[in-house]
Amino acid sequence: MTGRPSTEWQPTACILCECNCGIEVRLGVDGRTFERIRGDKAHPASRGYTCEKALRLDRYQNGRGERVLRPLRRRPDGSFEEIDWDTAIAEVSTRLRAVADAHGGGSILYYGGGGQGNHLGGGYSGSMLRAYGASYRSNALAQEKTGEMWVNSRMLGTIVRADFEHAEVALFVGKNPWQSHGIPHARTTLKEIANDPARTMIVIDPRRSETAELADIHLRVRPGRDAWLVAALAATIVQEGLVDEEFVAEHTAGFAEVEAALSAVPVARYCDIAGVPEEQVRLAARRLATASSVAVFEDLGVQMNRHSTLVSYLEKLVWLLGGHFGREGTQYAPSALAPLARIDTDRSASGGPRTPVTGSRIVGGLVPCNVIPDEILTDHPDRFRALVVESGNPAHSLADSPRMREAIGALDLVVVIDVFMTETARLADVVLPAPTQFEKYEATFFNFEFPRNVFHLRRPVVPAPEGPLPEPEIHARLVEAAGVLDPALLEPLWKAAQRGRAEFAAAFLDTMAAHPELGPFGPVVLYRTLGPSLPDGAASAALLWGAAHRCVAANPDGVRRAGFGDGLEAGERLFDAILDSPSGVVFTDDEPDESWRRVRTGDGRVHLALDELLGELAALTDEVPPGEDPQWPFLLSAGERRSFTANTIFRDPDWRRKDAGGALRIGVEDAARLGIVDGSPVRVTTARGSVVATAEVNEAMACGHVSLPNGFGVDHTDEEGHRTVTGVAPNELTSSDHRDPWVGTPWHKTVPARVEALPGEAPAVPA
Ligand SMILES: Nc1nc2c(c(=O)[nH]1)N[C@H]1C(S)=C(S)[C@@H](COP(=O)(O)OP(=O)(O)OC[C@H]3O[C@@H](n4cnc5c(=O)[nH]c(N)nc54)[C@H](O)[C@@H]3O)O[C@H]1N2
Ligand SMILES: Nc1nc2c(c(=O)[nH]1)N[C@H]1C(S)=C(S)[C@@H](COP(=O)(O)OP(=O)(O)OC[C@H]3O[C@@H](n4cnc5c(=O)[nH]c(N)nc54)[C@H](O)[C@@H]3O)O[C@H]1N2
Ligand code: SF4
Ligand SMILES: [Mo]
Repeated sequence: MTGRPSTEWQPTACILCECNCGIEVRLGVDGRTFERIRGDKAHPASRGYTCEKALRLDRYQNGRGERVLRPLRRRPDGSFEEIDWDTAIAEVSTRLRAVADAHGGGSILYYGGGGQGNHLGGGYSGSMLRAYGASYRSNALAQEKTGEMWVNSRMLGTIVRADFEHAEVALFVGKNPWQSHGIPHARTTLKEIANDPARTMIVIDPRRSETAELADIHLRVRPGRDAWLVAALAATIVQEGLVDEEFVAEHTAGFAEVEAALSAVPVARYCDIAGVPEEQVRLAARRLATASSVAVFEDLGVQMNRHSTLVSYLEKLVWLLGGHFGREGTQYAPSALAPLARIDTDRSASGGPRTPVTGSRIVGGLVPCNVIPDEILTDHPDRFRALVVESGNPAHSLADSPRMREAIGALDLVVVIDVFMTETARLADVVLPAPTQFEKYEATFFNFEFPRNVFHLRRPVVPAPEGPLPEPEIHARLVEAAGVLDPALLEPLWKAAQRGRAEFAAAFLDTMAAHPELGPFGPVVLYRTLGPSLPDGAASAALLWGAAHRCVAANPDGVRRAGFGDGLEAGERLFDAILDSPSGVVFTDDEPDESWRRVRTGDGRVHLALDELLGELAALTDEVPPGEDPQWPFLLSAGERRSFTANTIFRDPDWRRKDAGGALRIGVEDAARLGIVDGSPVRVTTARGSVVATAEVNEAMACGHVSLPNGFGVDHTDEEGHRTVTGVAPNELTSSDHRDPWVGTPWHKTVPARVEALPGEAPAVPA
């Protein structure tokens, strides 16, 4: 961005959760400070809504996080030196090539590619990886969503979201949308459901969360025992004859097997194990099966927990047996401008790719986060030797930080692309600095609205400092350094783009057809040829041109209804609308039954029977449920979303208006028994580690359950230039082998733990 920074209201979006609410920012006279922030009423999805966190975004842009402004290279003594970009790109390219030449491209792992607010740069990473023969990827989805993705791809062949705005019954399973959002205008929607006597909110959570407070039915499951509870819910629907038989006959396959398995579930005993009164479970099951519409959201409370994949499966059975798919107020399959993750086409349990060392299942193209250390800390010839991290902080956010640090330390090459000096960047060989998300064009592919789906290309609101380069430029330079692009092929495309989009489109299609070897580098080719012709320095948006055309091909009716016409012209119009809509644009407008057309199972039916998960269901009957080990009297939820947590996006603790130190929450009875009062220093010990925290006696906590917030334990530089860490990094306490047997997702919500009161004062926390 050039020229004087604007002091007008400028549209952009919040980068703190997947909702990406539209906001407007007004800079102070210094042209830098986010003096005021408000919801953007022109944003087609959020329509002016925000939560309190968005108003603190100045602390991301201008906070005390240690910003990296020049590429850094590690010296032999371990310290970093600044280098120029040419040196940095040459160094990374040469070393990646050396690793690939010696051990194959499969020895390079790419982690990240985007956080809660930024996926545009990561869209170019595929080109960079292919240039070095690399193919393995991982990111945060592979420690939360891959179980659900595996189940969805096999049952429905599509991702699924739910329409809470219109649902008669809302079910939240291990999800606290009051704090974590994840659905549009979460708090408004929750209040509307709570205030309407004809609608019902059901929450499954051991904690009386803010959402549970609003619920009509709070199924207060014992921590880690959701499998028994959700099995009892699904079984009640079958055993009480509440199945929507018409839906099942018309739309599904495999019901007989599921019916047999669920008929065998001892509902009363499973309710007892789950710690929830049987009558309450039956009431909830009846409501879920007979309501006109049910919307369901499962999240980390079960996805980062025991039996997570089984629970995802049983949760889907609950709404499928009630017939709640493809109608208003139920589950739907959204369109996509660019898909967030691959939908697996090999739907067999045994099929699909595996990791090179441990042979773990790769779901959605992602290596399970929890197996990464095992894929490195071995003498296996196919182990990972190089790691490229972009917009992620795996040394902090993945399970078992001590082991992750050891694994990262054992690699031949670690490259980190980030804005800040993070826990992971500090372990890197080369750090490549990027502008913040408000200094460049950005977008996310968290586009899940239905029927009117929304995409938002954000423009920069503040000028970037000299030094950092946007991620698309970094990837393009690395691709060029690999020598895989022939400039003589690109030059005519660049010239065609200068003459106009129609000429460019024809030239691009011809060139790509004549030179299939360019195919893998499509995004970078677009960036270098179409990119410079885009208005207002929007080169990073170039890949959206291809995405717009693919979106039209995949959803012609929805795109037409959104007003863009048909065919090639629709793709061009959609792309122009994206560039011209600084507050976001509706890109598809679907008919309600479009969801059925997105079901990709071969026969168009929902496949109800997943044999190996039915096997796990059967085995529950003999299993000893968690939470009864006298050595570990507590189950710790390591990483709870609170009003002032936002992963590790903010490094400056000043952004928090409350819970500055990130307290350990403990129930009233447990606290009394252990002599703990509010503010007591406590020691929390797990099999992996031991930390000191400050206690908060909290009435919402169940007996035997304690929780620590997520996003703490990161550092910033204080006024004197010292690094200060605030709060506990939850993964100092978690183990990477504590994971789901199918997809490797971690069991962070029920880490066996001990809690002791410590004598003396509470550790100092910033005010
Ligand atoms: N404020 C805030 N919002 C965020 C984020 C943030 O950092 N801060 N991060 C975003 C991200 S990346 C994500 S993935 C989402 C996650 O959003 P959520 O999954 O909603 O967040 P959590 O608080 O981690 O977990 C949800 C609930 O699970 C409950 N729980 C704990 N143990 C169990 C159990 O054994 N069974 C059941 N059923 N529930 C249990 C907890 O009490 C908690 O209320 O939030 C997003 N939104
Ligand atoms: N124990 C435990 N662990 C957890 C969780 C938990 O509940 N408990 N939650 C997990 C979940 S659900 C998630 S999603 C993960 C999140 O963990 P990560 O995937 O590691 O993501 P973030 O913490 O969001 O960190 C994103 C990084 O991106 C950087 N960044 C910000 N803007 C930009 C940019 O424009 N460009 C670049 N290149 N970098 C940028 C930030 O500085 C930061 O280093 O944590 C997981 N870890
Ligand atoms: S953190 Fe709040 S304001 Fe930001 S996107 Fe999420 S719900 Fe919207
Ligand atoms: Mo997440």
